[in-house]
Amino acid sequence: RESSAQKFQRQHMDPAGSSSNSPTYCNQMMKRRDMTKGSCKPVNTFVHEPLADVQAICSQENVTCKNGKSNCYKSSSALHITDCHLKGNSKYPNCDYKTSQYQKQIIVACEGNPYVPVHFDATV
Ligand code: CPA
Repeated sequence: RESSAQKFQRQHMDPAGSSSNSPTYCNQMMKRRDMTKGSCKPVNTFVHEPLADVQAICSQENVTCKNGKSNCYKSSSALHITDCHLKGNSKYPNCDYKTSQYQKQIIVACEGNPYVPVHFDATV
């Protein structure tokens, strides 16, 4: 079955899609990456940077996670990301997202050995 690290990659990594300058990016990617099964995932961020650069965040600045746990880390630099937000009028199974591109620092939660990202906590 899928590990937490694999799930993070499926839900949050798109290194090649570096310029998702298409308004339909989120509608396509949220479906292709299985985040519109059973319900529409309300918010999801894709990161357009090499996997190694995102894994390296687990050794960058330690910060408190939104849930109060202490295993979150903030990227030292801004990364290319795409934010997918479910539109208010969207009705399952027609999950309709707003696609927004940013360069922002991100916060991820890390676990395991090797110590790798398992959850996307926030953008800053
Ligand atoms: P995901 O990364 O799959 O916040 C809810 C979801 O929304 C979350 O999903 C990320 C996403 N989101 C986003 N961009 C944003 C804001 C939200 O993409 N700007 O989470 C995976 C799993 O991680 C969940 O089952 C909950 C769990 N989790 C939460 N905090 C954790 C922690 N500190 N350590 C390990 N797992 C944690």
